[in-house]
Amino acid sequence: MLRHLTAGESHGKYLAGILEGFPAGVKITRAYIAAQLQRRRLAPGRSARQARETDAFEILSGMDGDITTGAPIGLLIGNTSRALPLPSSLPRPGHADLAGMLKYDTLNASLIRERASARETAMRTALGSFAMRLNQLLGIAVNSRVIAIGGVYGLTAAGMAEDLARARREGDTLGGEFELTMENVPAGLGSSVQADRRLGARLGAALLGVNGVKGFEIGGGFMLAALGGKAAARDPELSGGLDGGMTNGRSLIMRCAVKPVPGLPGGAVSTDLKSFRKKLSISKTSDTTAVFAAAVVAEHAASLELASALLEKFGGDSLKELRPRVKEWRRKTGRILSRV
Ligand code: EPS
Repeated sequence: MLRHLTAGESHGKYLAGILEGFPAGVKITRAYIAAQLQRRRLAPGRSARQARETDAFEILSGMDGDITTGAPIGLLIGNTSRALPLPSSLPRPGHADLAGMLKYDTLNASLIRERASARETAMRTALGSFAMRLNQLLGIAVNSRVIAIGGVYGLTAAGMAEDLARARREGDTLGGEFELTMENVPAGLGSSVQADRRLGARLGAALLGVNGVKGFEIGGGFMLAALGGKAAARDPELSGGLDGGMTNGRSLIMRCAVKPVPGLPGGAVSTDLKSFRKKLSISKTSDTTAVFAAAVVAEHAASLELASALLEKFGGDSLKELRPRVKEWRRKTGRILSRV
């Protein structure tokens, strides 16, 4: 089993992370991890904060040079911005603030905001880069692309950049959709025998756990609900690579909907929980869109889940043990799949 945990606040000294159950003998360079972090940090639509953060990280344990040892991997990412937001009893509408203030019994929204912030996804990406690398070494390619921004599909990168610039000028933010693919995934990962072992459910939980994600679909997704059984049967791609909670040997295809960032530079009306007066909650540091960064985080969150499913199926404490098992399984299932 592969498990991970993160700790740390948006403006704390560090984000911390532990990845446990990761096999020994996987070569992963600091440059590889840094490149994944950079893809997230420099994704289009980010706020000025990103220019200040370097996402410099330190590996505390679990590595011998560039090679994993099988021991828990401990990571730290330093924060450059450490000016804690002032205590505030004004929850930002659409953020975790109000629900978190009620839940954790505090009148200080900043305490909630600090941990709910998408800053945490830097650590999820760093931990996920290990899983991404393992999947890659087993021949699996994980990729994402933004397919819609502000409800508009089929835009070029320049077109999306234009829409983002317009939204920023108008003091607005945008949502969007991304597609995530996992290619060359061995058949038979996950299981149909228990609800919590269904890989679709596990990947869904991982992706719905990415900040701002409000919708998730596999393959034909919501569109499948409108098709007849005959029409659906004509296109096996519509399964999105999963049948009965198990991989079926085809590429996994998933899509997520990301909501527009709720923090608006022009402000949104909120209620101060001390005075119960209406006030304007103004956000100066919000991203214009989170969809590009969320797509990168999703690749890593999904990679952690897929690597976990691989380790459950094939076992092995080292890459040396794991790799021939996957190869043999691919040979065996490939002989059958090539004939059906
Ligand atoms: C975020 C708000 C902004 C973003 C932050 C996510 O930060 P803050 O208001 O705390 O300065 O820059 O994203 C990151 C710092 C990051 O590294 O992704 C939010 O409210 O989620």
